[in-house]
Amino acid sequence: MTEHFKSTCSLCEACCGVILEIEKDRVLNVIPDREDPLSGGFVCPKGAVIGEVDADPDRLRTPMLKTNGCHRPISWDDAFSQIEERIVPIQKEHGRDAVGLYVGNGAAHNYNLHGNLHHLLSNLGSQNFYTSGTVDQVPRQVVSMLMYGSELSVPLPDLDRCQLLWVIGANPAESNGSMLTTPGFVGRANAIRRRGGRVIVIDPQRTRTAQLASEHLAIRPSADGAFLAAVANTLLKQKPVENNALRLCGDLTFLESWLEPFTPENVADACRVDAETITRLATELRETEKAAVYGRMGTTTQAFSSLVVWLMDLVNILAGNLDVEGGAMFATPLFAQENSMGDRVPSPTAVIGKWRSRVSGLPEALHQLPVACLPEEIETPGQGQIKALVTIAANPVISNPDPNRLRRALSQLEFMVSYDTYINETTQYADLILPSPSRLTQFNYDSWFYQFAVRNYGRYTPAYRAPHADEKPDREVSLRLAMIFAGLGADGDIDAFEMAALRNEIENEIGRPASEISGRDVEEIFNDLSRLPIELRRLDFMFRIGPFGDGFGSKHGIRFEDVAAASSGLDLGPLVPRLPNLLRTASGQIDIRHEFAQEELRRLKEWVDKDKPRYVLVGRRQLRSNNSWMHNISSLRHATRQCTLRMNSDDAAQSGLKSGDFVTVSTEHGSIKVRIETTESIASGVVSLPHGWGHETLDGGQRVSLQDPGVNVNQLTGHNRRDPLTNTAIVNGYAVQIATSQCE
Ligand SMILES: Nc1nc2c(c(=O)[nH]1)N[C@H]1C(S)=C(S)[C@@H](COP(=O)(O)OP(=O)(O)OC[C@H]3O[C@@H](n4cnc5c(=O)[nH]c(N)nc54)[C@H](O)[C@@H]3O)O[C@H]1N2
Ligand SMILES: Nc1nc2c(c(=O)[nH]1)N[C@H]1C(S)=C(S)[C@@H](COP(=O)(O)OP(=O)(O)OC[C@H]3O[C@@H](n4cnc5c(=O)[nH]c(N)nc54)[C@H](O)[C@@H]3O)O[C@H]1N2
Ligand code: SF4
Ligand SMILES: [Mo]
Repeated sequence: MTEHFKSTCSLCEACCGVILEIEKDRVLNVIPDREDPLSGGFVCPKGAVIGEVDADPDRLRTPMLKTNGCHRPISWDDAFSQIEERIVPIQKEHGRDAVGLYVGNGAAHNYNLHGNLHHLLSNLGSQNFYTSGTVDQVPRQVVSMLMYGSELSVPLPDLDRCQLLWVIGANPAESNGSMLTTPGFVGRANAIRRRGGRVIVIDPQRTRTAQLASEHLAIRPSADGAFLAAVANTLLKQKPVENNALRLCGDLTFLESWLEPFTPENVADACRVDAETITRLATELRETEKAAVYGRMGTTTQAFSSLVVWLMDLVNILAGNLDVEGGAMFATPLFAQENSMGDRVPSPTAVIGKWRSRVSGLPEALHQLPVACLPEEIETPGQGQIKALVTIAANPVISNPDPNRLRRALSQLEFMVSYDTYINETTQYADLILPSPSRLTQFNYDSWFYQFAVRNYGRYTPAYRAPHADEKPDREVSLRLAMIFAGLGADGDIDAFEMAALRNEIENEIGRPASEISGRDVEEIFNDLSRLPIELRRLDFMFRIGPFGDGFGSKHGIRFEDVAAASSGLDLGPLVPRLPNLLRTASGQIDIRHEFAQEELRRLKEWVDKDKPRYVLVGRRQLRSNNSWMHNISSLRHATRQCTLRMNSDDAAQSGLKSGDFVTVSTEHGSIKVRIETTESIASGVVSLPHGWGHETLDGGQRVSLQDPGVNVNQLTGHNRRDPLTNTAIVNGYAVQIATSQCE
């Protein structure tokens, strides 16, 4: 019998509502859920193959132990015993920091992983915590922390109401949006134009997003800082638009001298955008009532990442667009967020450098060390050296700079556990791999991504079926790992463990004067939550202390049941202004003045005046790919998903090159041979490669991926190029040399 089951795709940040057609536990078909108030019936080609991902014969189904160099299935009980036997002695002998944890992108899409991460972290007690965020969005979040007092206060364009949208270094038509949960971006962007508005794309590539824009500026890579500084300077001279956000910034006269070197005329050549265009666009941004500047990977993994983010927010403020309808707004997620729980109290955690890495002394940011530290922390002997590593839903061997060094480092670990749905280029180094179960077996709630959604919205997806005997729910695996880290053994009572932690959280919340439930009785709250199965209680707690919650009866509002009952998603309306209540800075204001920005503006000035390299490399997302995975799904193979080096047609012709020829691309870090694809859609002097490829080192495990391995772009990148403030890797705007290559 065929059943129809409402679910959420969760393969990317768009979180599209889907209806799965299921027969005998197999997903036969994926139907877009037209009743979903956010996605409204949109799905992309990846969402269409949820069934193939679930049924992939290469997906791991049992724990795998490496013996004599080969991974072989073992039982869950044996797997947990192994972990305990290996990890605990390392902790005892070498200390807590000797066990490292790396969490990758896959975890953010799975509530049962990221919703339990706090247990893992607090019980591991190691400074060696890493995530892919430092090859990704960390500059965005650190700047939010500095300016607004919370890393989660990320402005996003109010897409459905804006009349002017700038997209800088992002390609949501292909990526489906990032730090911007917006299913069906193309439809939403076309609607801006239909209502008489404009979309401006600022990107060295004429991407799919640029193709639908009203205007495309093929900016030089890394020049966004100069461009935005000139825009900010122009806006400053035109007089900033008076509004709530501007008033919360206090005195901004210091900006005059900071921005003075960056006139449109002075930066035009370096940006490859003429001065009149810069002035015209700045003026348009100021004069359009509903306008927003948005940026993504091309802004946070480039030469001036944190500065560029700071400038984007500054431009939004000066043009009168921050926190206004149709402008750059902050979401109000259903799930409680530090910036939405009660009154404005400065966040004690809003600093970076709470600790420093052992070897290079790099500062922590957002409770994690930059990935640049990982190989050296494994390789360098001494107290605190990483001897054991746990990776979760990650593939740093592909996604981090300098993969060969990381490979060497991983092979010298005393013990490595990976938690992943596949044997990939990283997990193949693990002594033990633990699989996640089929997504059909567990509930999901994309609490991470709804923090950046274009509407205040949440969609709860229940489990479709119970796990089979050999499938362990992610909740159980996460809690067992946490208990092992805590020294409580692999077979302890996970329910009691989780409830003790929840009780602690309730106590803390009750103790916060600003909380909705300040001073209430712990038992009363705890008992109220007990009406639900254990695994749902924290979700309920977070909804109820959140901005729409019922505060456990203290006001009219939602509880878990209300979210669950809205089977196509609960829509609580468009974004609403949140200033000043969102602020968690010590000053209670928006803090614009930061030394890092002044220093970076000085460095930027030098960059503007410097000679520019002949070729620079940028990245590109591919619609039918998902970072380093989903390459094993054969129906996603496609002409547009080739791992080719895109090169400007004129540049290629000048070197006597044509599509299909091989070239060698080199940097100081390495060189790769790759086929080129010539195109008019990329600026002269810029070449692009997608990331996530380079499966030739896979030792089996993914049969389809191996047929079409591509090359790993990160063989060209190194850990020495980082954003100075956050130490986030720079993977865009690398100077490269290109030489013709004879053969494959
Ligand atoms: N289909 C698909 N979707 C995905 C992913 C995927 O792999 N495939 N990955 C997901 C993940 S983890 C993320 S983080 C998001 C990323 O989502 P996006 O950031 O929207 O996607 P990218 O293609 O990385 O876009 C970066 C753009 O920046 C441009 N760029 C590079 N350097 C510069 C520069 O210096 N200045 C300017 N102005 N532009 C520059 C590049 O040309 C590119 O077009 O996508 C997510 N969605
Ligand atoms: N040069 C260059 N490098 C980059 C980028 C770039 O643009 N250019 N982009 C960077 C960015 S933005 C990111 S986010 C990273 C991504 O890189 P990583 O964070 O290392 O992760 P992915 O490549 O997305 O691989 C995710 C893994 O999680 C597994 N997985 C998926 N779902 C689940 C699940 O439910 N449970 C478990 N246990 N495992 C699961 C998948 O099978 C896959 O092996 O790469 C970064 N690296
Ligand atoms: S856009 Fe993302 S969430 Fe939506 S169907 Fe595609 S992969 Fe799934
Ligand atoms: Mo990412």
